Amino acid sequence: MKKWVKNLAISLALPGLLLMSACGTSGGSSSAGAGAPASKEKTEAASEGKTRIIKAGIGLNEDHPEGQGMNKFKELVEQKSGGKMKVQNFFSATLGDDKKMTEALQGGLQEITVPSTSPLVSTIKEYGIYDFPFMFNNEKEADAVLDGPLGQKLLDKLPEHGLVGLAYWENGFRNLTNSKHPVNTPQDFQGLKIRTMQNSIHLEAFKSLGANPTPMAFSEVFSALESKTVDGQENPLATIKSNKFNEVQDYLSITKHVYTPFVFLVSKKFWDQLSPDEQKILKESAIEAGKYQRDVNREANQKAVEELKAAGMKVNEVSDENRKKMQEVIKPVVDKFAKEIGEDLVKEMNTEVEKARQQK
Ligand code: TK8
Repeated sequence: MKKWVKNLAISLALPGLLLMSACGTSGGSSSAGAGAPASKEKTEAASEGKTRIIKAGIGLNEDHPEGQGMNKFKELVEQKSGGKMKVQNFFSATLGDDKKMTEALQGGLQEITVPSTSPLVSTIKEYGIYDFPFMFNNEKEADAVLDGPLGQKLLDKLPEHGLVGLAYWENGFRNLTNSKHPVNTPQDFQGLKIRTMQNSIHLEAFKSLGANPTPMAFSEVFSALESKTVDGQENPLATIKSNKFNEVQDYLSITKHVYTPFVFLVSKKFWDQLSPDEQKILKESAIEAGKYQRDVNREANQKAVEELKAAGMKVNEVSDENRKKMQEVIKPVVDKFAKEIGEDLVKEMNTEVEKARQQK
């Protein structure tokens, strides 16, 4: 409760501080330096004498690879800035879910969040190309596309929506858990009540498989599973493990039906107040911490299967043949959204994936 009150206090105090200083600095205690201009205007001195407080929030907990990545980011920023930029990390959706935090960035009330790209689709439809099921076969292909020209093209769409994208991190390949039965074939989805992310492509893809999907913020998933409001959910293994979904789900089916990236977002209102040096520190740190986060995530995903089995989950591996069948059922949904998103962009995506595939 105490922490919650503190978070709220920061949320309320920060905009005020931003307005007063008009330069995004706070923690004026270190500005005791004599001769600092008393004016309210933007001054270069702002980035010299004072400490920047950067509030960063994510939906997952501190032990999750994303949480570990955020701690790495904090360490890098504080080290590179000689302590002049301070990152305050908030985990487990204490500042809100992916959608809410992204809106807080747009409003200048929070500086950083690293959400799944999927909830962004209602704002920027092009991000939907990442939600096409069975697009990537492995992480190497995902890295090549996300870190290449297409990934950059999508980051470039963020500023007009009040956001700056610095890098892609990894949420990862998603797998289905449920409380009813193992899922192997497209028919096995029939009638299952499945929580999906707030994303129309996911919603329609699960509908086409005969499931009964319900979009919901991630922070509500555990209790929805526990109360049996839904039968199942889908997420990467590291997330299933770190959120203890095994306590409320018996079956884990390795479907790897879609890859979800995380995107490292900064509030544009905040970004525009930073000096080029400060921007560079944030960008380099987001990329460097992202490399670390991907490594930790891949290791965690690999270990999680055995850990979840040991915790009592019944795990089944879905064959490539059955994954193909699922892909065929979903195809009309993909075709429909390809038209909405823009055939050219989708073509570009397919070409990039093909290129990455050849490079093996
Ligand atoms: C965490 C979410 C989560 C995502 C979801 O904030 O909603 O299922 O996979 O990891 O981004």
